[in-house]
Amino acid sequence: MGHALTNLTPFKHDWTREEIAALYELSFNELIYRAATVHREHNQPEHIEKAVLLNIKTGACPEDCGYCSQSAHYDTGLEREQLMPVAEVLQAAAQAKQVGAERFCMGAAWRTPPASAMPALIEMIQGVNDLGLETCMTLGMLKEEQAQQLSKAGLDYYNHNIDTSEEHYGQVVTTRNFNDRLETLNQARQAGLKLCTGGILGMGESRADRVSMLQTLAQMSPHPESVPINRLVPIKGTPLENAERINDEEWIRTLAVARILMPKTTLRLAAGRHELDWAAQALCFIAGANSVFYGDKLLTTPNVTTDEDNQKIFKIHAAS
Ligand code: SAM
Ligand code: DTB
Ligand code: SF4
Repeated sequence: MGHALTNLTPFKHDWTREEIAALYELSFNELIYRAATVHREHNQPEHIEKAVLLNIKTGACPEDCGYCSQSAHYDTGLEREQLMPVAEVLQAAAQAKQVGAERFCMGAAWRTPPASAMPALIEMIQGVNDLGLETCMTLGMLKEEQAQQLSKAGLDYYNHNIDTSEEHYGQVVTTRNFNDRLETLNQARQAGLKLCTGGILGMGESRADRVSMLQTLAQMSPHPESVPINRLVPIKGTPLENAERINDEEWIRTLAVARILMPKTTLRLAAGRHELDWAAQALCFIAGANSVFYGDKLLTTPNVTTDEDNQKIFKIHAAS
């Protein structure tokens, strides 16, 4: 699949924190209305992208991300697995294609991909592209050469979340810093990859941190092509296991503000969706979310089931 340049540049990139905070403080009605208006001006409101996730390498990660089931620093009871064979990945991708996925996102619990894995990763990208799916990978930090290799193989998107604000980052991860994240995003973009980058809500951050995180995303020029907004899926054994959950309203507000700041970005109502009822999800879509993770499993935790999504969100009735 090629790298058609997406034109996200004519939008505003110099939102101040005050302006962003003021959007958050609008009445709920007004905020949703404004976000929905921007959404309808720039996107097809009926379309919700289906992105299917597959964890291609599980656990034993040297990073200490306080939210993650796959960090070797915490005892989360997760069984470690080596890099999946290419054939198995392609089989999963073919299944995803069959159920209507548009994008296939492959995740690996690495700080950075080892050189020995590159040939297999390249085969995966080519195989998934050949199925007619968009390809996304999330493999940790990339050096210039690695980003170039992935791009050359035909990778469409690189996912690398900034996760939270620069100010709060050190409370969540200590084995790398916020700037390391921006550096990898920069390498990915330089190599011609589209960016998928967003964050996780409910990691003990304040509203000001959420404002700051959105400002960082909106400052990127062009805007990231994809922005996933996750709500923390609490993992037993991690430092954030008991973090206070943000309420549904704050998640919906965050999506709405993100839509106003980044009018054409594919905005994903990401992990944690299984805890939202139908009406709350509908509000997210009205406010401009236009993508979900589709499939029974996220990386290591359960998602909304495909059956439930087909009945409630996509209104597809299984053939009898
Ligand atoms: N190791 C790579 C990295 O960190 O970029 C790729 C895999 S990592 C699991 C991908 C992303 O999943 C993280 O950046 C984080 O935003 C998200 N994530 C991980 N655990 C999560 C959780 N418990 N709840 C919500 N999102 C989570
Ligand atoms: C993203 O923003 N969320 C996804 C994907 N990008 C890689 C991961 C969610 C993980 C949820 C917890 C788990 O299943 O381990
Ligand atoms: Fe490793 Fe990624 Fe999990 Fe952090 S989020 S521990 S880098 S797999």
